[in-house]
Amino acid sequence: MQILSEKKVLRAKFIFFCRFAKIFKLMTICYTLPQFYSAISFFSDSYEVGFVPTMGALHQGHISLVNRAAADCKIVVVSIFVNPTQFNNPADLAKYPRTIEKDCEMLEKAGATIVLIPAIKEIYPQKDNRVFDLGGLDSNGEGPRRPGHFNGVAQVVTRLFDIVKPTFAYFGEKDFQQLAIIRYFSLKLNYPVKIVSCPTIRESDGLAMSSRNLLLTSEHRRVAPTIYKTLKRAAELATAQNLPQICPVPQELTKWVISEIDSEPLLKTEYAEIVDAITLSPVKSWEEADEIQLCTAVFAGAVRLIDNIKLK
Ligand code: PAJ
Repeated sequence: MQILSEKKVLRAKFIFFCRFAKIFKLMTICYTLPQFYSAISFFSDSYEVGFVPTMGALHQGHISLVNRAAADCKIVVVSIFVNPTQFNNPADLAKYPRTIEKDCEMLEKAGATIVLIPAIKEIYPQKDNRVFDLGGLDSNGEGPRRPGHFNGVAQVVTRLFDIVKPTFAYFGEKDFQQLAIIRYFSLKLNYPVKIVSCPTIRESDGLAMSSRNLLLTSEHRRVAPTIYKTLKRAAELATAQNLPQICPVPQELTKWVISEIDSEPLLKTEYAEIVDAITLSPVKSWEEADEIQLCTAVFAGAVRLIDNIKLK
């Protein structure tokens, strides 16, 4: 007779559930790494794994990534982990919205196979002191305004890649600088993962979907679409035939964007930068780079919103 410890009974039940989940195509939720390793072992032998890392409070922007992963791969792993090391402001971390139950319902509908919701000690059993080479891609934009943020993103994303071992990983263009940085260190560190970029999903009034939108007051929510309206107008100007006459240098367009957004009293632009889309360095002329992006961060009251648009 075999007497199983309580832990072993739980593990046996979990493995039984994973078998059941695989047969009936149910989504498996894992809270610990041993659970995750058991669950993935049922699926991943012969299939490609698509991975969508998130911090939860999911919206259609996240779901578009899951849909894309489900179209590409039989196994879709989604992580929900509010990563403390990427928050340079403790108040921001404390008020980050958490809606786990609703998130799981949305993920099941979207076709996720496994959801990993680890506790902090699962991801960081010890303090993570790693400092990453980000190739200078953090020198502008969000980098100087959120010191340590991108190093924290690199810590958590590499840790999650080591756990999930995905074939493809999906990231949104909404976080343009984050996407560029993740591409950079994944390549540099030889991760055998293909980084797939996905377009920004917007509300019907143009506001980029973001978990932080939940924190906007109704007044700030009403004026927030001004950000994308202005970016769109800037992109129209940047592609106009007479660009050299109306706006000979990118800095003039930046100034216009800032004044236009700030003309709305409830909005305050923190920065607007026109950058080389590959190096993320600000460009001084329209000819300086083949691909050019306009990136901005704007305060709507206490909520900081970021957005970007392709100019060239
Ligand atoms: P989070 O803000 O939850 O975003 C998870 C993913 O969803 C990111 O790749 C982000 O770019 C994408 N995303 C967010 N809003 C989007 C939108 N409106 N349209 C398309 N994609 C959108 O970004 C993070 O979490 C974290 O930094 C993370 C990468 C998970 C590391 O902790």
